[in-house]
Amino acid sequence: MIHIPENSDTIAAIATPYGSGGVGIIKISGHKALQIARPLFRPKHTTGLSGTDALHRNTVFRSHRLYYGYLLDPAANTVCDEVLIAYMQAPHSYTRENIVEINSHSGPAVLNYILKLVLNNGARLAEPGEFTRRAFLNGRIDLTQAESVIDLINAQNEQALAIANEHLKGGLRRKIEAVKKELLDVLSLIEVSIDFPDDIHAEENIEELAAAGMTEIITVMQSLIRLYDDADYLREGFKISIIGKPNVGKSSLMNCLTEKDRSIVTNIPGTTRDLVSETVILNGIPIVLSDTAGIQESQDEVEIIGIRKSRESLKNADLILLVTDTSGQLTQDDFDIFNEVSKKLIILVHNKTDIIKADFKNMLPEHWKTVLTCYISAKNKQGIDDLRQKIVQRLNNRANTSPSEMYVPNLRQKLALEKGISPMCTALAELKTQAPYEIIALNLQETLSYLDEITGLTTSQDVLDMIFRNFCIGK
Ligand SMILES: Nc1nc2c(ncn2[C@@H]2O[C@H](COP(=O)(O)OP(=O)(O)OP(=O)(O)O)[C@@H](O)[C@H]2O)c(=O)[nH]1
Ligand SMILES: [Mg+2]
Repeated sequence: MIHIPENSDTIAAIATPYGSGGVGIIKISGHKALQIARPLFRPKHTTGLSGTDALHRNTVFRSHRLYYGYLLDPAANTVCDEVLIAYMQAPHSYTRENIVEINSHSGPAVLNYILKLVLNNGARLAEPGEFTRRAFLNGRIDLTQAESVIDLINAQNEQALAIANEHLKGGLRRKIEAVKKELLDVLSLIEVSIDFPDDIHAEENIEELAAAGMTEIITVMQSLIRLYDDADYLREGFKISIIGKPNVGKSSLMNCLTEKDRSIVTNIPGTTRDLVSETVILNGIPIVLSDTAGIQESQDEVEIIGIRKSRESLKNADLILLVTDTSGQLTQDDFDIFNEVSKKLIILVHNKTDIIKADFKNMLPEHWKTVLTCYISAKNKQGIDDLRQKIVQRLNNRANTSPSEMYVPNLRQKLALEKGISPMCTALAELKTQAPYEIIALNLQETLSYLDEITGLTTSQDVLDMIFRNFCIGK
């Protein structure tokens, strides 16, 4: 567990990813940051290499400027690298402490060498997330913003990125603070009634006002929880299942959409036995595509297991691509599969249009014609872009997170909201049964403490440890 005392030590770490690259950064944070970095740096327009050289020992670093020069190993009297150094004076920095960033060339050897020199000069190696943790402990950001840093780093798609950015700007914090303000208003109403019952005028209906406030708070908290559930696709991706009879071209379609040779394609019906899944991003929307075993009556033990998996995949799917083969007749198996999924979101994908049977369209039952439909040839990769657009169109309603709905909480925050709603509902019920105001106030305070847990005002050390453990070193 990290505990930062008043006069905390100075920490350092490599802030850029491990490996070779153009630029690598070593970050130093703490009151000794400049003291540690200064003897290792010689500005371009000075002579002499030694760390005690009077010229560079006295280099004046102005905050938020870049200095160009050389990084020295004073003991070996050698130059390690050509660098740019930035100094950010407290409190105008990421951690609100003095920060020095050394921009060097990037490679494991050079970065580790510079880090070693920095540590030798008195810095301590930072723990995972310690820079962000200091930013939080020093009050520059709240916990929702700190958590958004890791969400930003982990964001796999544009929408997750947009939400993380909104949180980083304090969007969720402001939302929670607004709920908290409303709660404090209700609480003060109740507490005034406890402390000064005689001052309450008869025409002021405390219970009505408090009930209205509580109902409003519960509604907002519930809507935040719902956003978490709705944004499930951002964490796991939309689940799309490709289903149909054997041999209609499901695996061929899977390979078209993933642009990979992901599924085995043969002309033998029953080729795909296991669920084959792959993540793709369509218009910034993350999607987990599953190719399934063709569904038909079967006596084959392995095929039966495969078909069972296909059906399980159907149950969890957000969207179904029902594939048919336009080169032959639609059969009872096609109709049965359609009926099985007709209540779900589906797109009918009529495949093999390169060899389409002349009267195929006449065979379509009337009720199939009202369903979103796409004609493709997976073999010739025709109609695939049109299908992609239709998929996006189908998913867009759920995926379209407008700016007012960017306050998607993470799991920890959602659980705190759920725990916070419970005493609030109790308080509302108690208000109606005319329970003593003291008891109602206690329940409101419990809700308040869960709201404070979200922003980090009352979050336990264990929870903080758990949050920052997920960070990388150097962030
Ligand atoms: N002419 C033509 N043949 C296709 C097309 N799509 C797939 N095929 C052929 O149809 C056969 C079956 O294709 P698959 O993609 O394996 O079909 P599947 O639905 O995954 O089959 P199972 O896994 O056995 O259920 C293969 O011989 C493919 O080359 C198409 O658009 N046109
Ligand atoms: Mg297949």
